Amino acid sequence: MMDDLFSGPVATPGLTHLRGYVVNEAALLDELDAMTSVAPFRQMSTPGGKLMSVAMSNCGSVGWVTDRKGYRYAEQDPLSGRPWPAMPESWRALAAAAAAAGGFAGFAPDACLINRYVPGAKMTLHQDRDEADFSAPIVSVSLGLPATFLWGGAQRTDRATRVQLNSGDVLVWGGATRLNFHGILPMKPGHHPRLGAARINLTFRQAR
Ligand code: MD3
Ligand code: FE
Repeated sequence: MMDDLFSGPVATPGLTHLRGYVVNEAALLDELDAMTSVAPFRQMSTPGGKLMSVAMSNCGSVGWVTDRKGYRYAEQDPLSGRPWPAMPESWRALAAAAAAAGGFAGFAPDACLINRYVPGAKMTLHQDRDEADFSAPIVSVSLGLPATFLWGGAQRTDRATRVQLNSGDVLVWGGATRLNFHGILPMKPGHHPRLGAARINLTFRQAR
């Protein structure tokens, strides 16, 4: 961000928040329905054996998975043994356009992790470090119920800023902040006209 010439604090340096960036949420959610009828949402297990509160699926040539063996990107959906659904061209284009708007031209995601949160679900502070090349950014698209995003620093104990994410918002981050700790506070109850009591987050990644 362009804070270098100013002495005051900046709320979220290294993070571009594109509010209401998604213009056709209905079309995107139609594609999501088709996709999750092939690769349904499921709660995965951490390497420590705890079930995550967030339900997940993926599209793209690889998808992020976790089980007792660890975190990794896999070419097949472990539920079906089949490849993950293809990433729709419109999704790839949305992610590339958002990345360019955030200063990362040429973003070519090969993976999209799809997270589903219901009230009470959360994501504790973590780093995304299972990707091969940390010079590529990550783009996230929020849909449905609002959430409070925690934007931390390079250390787990660094003070985290809270960012409210609403349906249609897109976040782009990369470069120096690519490995920052981040998370989602426990979701509050609510109702979204299309998704009901749920939030969907798409994270586009260049995994390999
Ligand atoms: C990562 N998802 O899937 S995405 C995840 O809303 C994940 O479902 C959250 O964290 C979600 O791994 C947050 C947005 C995000 C924003 C800024 C970041 C992830 C970030 C900064 C550094 C690293
Ligand atoms: Fe993450």
